[in-house]
Amino acid sequence: MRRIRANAIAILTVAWILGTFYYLWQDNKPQSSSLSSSASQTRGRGHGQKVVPGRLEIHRDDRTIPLIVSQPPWAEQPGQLLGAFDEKAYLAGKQLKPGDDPYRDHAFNLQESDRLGSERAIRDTRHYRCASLNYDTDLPSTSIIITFHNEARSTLLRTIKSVLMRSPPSLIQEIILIDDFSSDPEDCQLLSQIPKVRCLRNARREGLIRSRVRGANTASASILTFLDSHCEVNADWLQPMIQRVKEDHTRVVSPIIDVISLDNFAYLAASADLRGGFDWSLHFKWEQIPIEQKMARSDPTQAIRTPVIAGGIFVMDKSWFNHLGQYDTHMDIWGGENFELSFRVWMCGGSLEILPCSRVGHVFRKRHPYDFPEGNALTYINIADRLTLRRKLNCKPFRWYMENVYPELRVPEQEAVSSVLKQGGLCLETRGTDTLGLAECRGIGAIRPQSQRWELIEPLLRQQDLCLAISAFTAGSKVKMETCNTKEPRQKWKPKGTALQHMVSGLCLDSQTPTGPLVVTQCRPQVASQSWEPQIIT
Ligand code: LR7
Ligand code: MN
Repeated sequence: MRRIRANAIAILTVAWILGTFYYLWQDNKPQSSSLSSSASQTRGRGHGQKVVPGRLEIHRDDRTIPLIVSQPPWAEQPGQLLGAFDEKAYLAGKQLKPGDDPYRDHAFNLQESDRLGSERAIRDTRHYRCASLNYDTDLPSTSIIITFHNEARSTLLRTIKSVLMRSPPSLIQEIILIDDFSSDPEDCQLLSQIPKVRCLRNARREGLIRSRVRGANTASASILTFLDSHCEVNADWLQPMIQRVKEDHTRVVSPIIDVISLDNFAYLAASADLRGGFDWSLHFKWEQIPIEQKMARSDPTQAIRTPVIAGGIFVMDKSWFNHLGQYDTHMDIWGGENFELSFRVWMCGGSLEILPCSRVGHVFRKRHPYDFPEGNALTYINIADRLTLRRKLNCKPFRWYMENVYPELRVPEQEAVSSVLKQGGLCLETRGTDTLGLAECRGIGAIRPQSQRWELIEPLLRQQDLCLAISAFTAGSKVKMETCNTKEPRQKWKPKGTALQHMVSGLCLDSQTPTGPLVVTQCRPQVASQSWEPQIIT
């Protein structure tokens, strides 16, 4: 009896083990029966790794690769990546005290982060087709630049270790840490015992913008890679970005930024159909790729053009970064530099892309865990040097950017603001529809007469339904009022210095005889009879 029971238990155990193996095998086996012709090609990634035949077609319903990345294929023992660095001592050196709020210092759950330790396996979130792409075997190496202010040791170390573990070693020239005056200098210093890691400490708090510039200036590789200090890079994250920059040094590229939960540190795949955008309050937002572009995308591994980048994680050629004027180093602490750089890249001859085959996780937070020593409002200072740079580089105007790079950006309706148009103390006024002239300004504020109120809504100069129009396209022609029509070329005006220029004829509004009638004449700079000063009626 006892023997029968023992046998039954043994059989059940074997069945259970076999069942488990079968289940795991199912999960990994190719789900499509047709193997692509490229299935046996070698991946060109410099370390001669062979692709397992059939591996390429592995996918799940969400079309990502269920492969879990943990062991670096090039490191025989993971320990050797860190050299003399004692990671246990480093992490143990700073620990959450019992009873302390785990969110207090970093605005994420420090307890969870510490529990994960210095490395972990994460899901490969790329589209399965990414794994079959080839990259040049002679890609140039890069300097990784990570600035931080009071980052948690566990997140910082995981960032560095993920880079060392998931990048071909030949591509990592160095990892430059810029300690932006954190309270404990050892956070950074100790890490410089890791091979390739260098540590620079600011003598005072500079903010991320000047810190990155400092890092870039000491970088020895020809390509710069910027990372936030709480990231985990995913499989083959670097090759696609370096490849694109190698092919065209004016490209500035970024990965898809996956989400690391600030509560439980789960690694979550971000959507691959997003690009960077903004609204007029200059808040960065992820937005859907415009539908026409989406329809035109037959290949999910293709680069996505983006009007702006999130700012923290990108790869850029070092000489291109320098040529474009690096960053505006008058910008303090945090924020805005991603817009400033994005506009400059586009307007001055480069482009911005998101590469779907490159994935990097980032801990998104809800608040800043650090202070802004001088407040976080932007004080506007002298930008003369940046304007000179813009002229020197022959950059296109912002209007070009709006029309060509970000035509989807909705420009808010220009509000109708009423103004008087002054010339030498007199006001431009209408007398009926046919005659215009200068007259004494009458009334103030709300009681200005209708005949002296103008709405300047480019290209129209309006008074209710009537608009200022030229009667003919020749110098000396009278101007008059007629029913507004934005398509009518005779009604189109634009400011030119203090003058008002008719857009099509190029002539300027002129009050040759102060009592009227008004005409258009050849524009002459600084001529009193062509000078109009709008003054908003409040
Ligand atoms: O004074 C400071 N000194 C620093 O070195 C303040 C911050 N920092 C460091 C900080 O430790 C971190 O490594 O700068 C980095 C960015 O600061 P975070 O992580 O507090 O800010 P964030 O993740 O909200 O930042 C996003 O927007 C910033 C605007 O200035 C920067 O461009 C960040 O790099 C950017 N991060 C990303 O793009 C990652 C994806 C997030 C999104 C969207
Ligand atoms: Mn960040």
